[in-house]
Amino acid sequence: MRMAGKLLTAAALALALAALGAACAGGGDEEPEAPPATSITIRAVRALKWDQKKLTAAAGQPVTVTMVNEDTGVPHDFVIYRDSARTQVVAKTEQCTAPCQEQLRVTLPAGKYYYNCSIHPVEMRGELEAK
Ligand SMILES: [Cu+2]
Repeated sequence: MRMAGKLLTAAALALALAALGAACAGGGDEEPEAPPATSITIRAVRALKWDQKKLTAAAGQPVTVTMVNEDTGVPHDFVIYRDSARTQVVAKTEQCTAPCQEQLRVTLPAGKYYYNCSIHPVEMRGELEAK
């Protein structure tokens, strides 16, 4: 009965491996929330729109914002303000005419900020939270 013994062992091993695999694959820990980003990409899309109206950034550490302008032939920039009236500029990119991209680097204390494209301040605006 050596053969049967080997088969049993193989079956037990297969079961053990299957259980192990299930345990690994199961995981179960859903990512609670992505940590606030130190690298953000926002796109200017047709026509005169941002692809996101809310952004979240990591507070107290350098954050790179890349503005990708996909609004062909139209110039845009990306400006972050301290106040909702959008008068106190915190950081801004250069303007560029699509297709193009510009970057800014900024360190923001925790809080709420506001952004827009200063060329199209009414059409293209949003809010940024640093936390
Ligand atoms: Cu614009």
